[in-house]
Amino acid sequence: MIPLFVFGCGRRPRPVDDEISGDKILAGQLLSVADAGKVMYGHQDDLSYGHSWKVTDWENDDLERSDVKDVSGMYPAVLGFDLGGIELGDSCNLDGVPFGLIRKAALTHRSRGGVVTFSWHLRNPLTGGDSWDISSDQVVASVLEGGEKHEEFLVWLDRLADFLNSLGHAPVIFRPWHENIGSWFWWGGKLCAAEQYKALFRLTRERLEEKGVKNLLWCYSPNGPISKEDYLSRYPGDDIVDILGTDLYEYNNGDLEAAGAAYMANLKQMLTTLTEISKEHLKLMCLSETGLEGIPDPHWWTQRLYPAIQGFPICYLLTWRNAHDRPGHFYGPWKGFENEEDFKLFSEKKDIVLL
Ligand code: BMA
Repeated sequence: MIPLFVFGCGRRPRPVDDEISGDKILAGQLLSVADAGKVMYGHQDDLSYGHSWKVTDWENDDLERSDVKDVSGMYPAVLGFDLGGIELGDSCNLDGVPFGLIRKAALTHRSRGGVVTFSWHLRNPLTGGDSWDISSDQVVASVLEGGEKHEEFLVWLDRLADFLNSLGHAPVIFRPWHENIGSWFWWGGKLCAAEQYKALFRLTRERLEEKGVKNLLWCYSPNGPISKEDYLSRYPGDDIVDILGTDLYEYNNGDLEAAGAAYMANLKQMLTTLTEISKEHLKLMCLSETGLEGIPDPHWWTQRLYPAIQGFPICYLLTWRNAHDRPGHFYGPWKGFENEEDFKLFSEKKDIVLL
């Protein structure tokens, strides 16, 4: 094959995306961040809406608004979106974000040098319910080969593949079948056998690749905290997974002091476990979701999150969305909220990366 090169004025030729595939470029970017002892900060849905605003005319919007930027002057380094609804051919995801906007935001963010990650709260193919419909423990079995919903599920995967292919060369981190040790999603721990879960993950990757989807890094992200044994009990395999993640939140049950202390202890324990597994399996690692809903702790960023992640080689962490239509459902900073200054201090730490 004749290598393709881009020639700059007086510079050495550099390879274009066709030669080094996008997923490798993205892996290199993540690795260099972790190697430098830094952590990229990420926020779900950041360019599409914030605590009290949303993009309405996305085709004519330059997507320059961001709650994170309003507070810190910088965009988050990682931008998350959810693809729930793509499987049905819907025009908007389960939170009302148009897929056209998601595509535009992902490409815009990538062109700004950022990293994009997608989760997938898809519908329940057997019952017609949502991801949280756990009324049947036969759903995973039904979509695997030989199951009554297998063919329909392949169509769902193909719709997902079409969307991912529409991103062209832009690489993204894909994080399906998350929080799978708990039992709140239809693919959860008590809802299918470990081998069925692994087969589901494998089927997803293989089908997408058959459909030409190449530029993904695949993230496995069980809910934490859990033991190493539990983490690995449903691990789909080194050939299927590229990044080891975990979703771990702080839960405020009235005693903020105790909740904060428990969060820090849980996070440190989980990241210690993840570091061990990532060394053994030679994988990148991340804190795929975290946060404290409504952030009632005024020093959460600098005195809870920041000290708890110190010294762990996570390439990124992502806090969940700032819902524009549910005032208390936010996990990121926003202008006007009392812990603005605390987030600003967090964003200015030398090992925290924003754009
Ligand atoms: C959940 C909540 C839901 C949302 C879902 C997918 O954690 O934020 O409101 O629909 O994520 O984004």
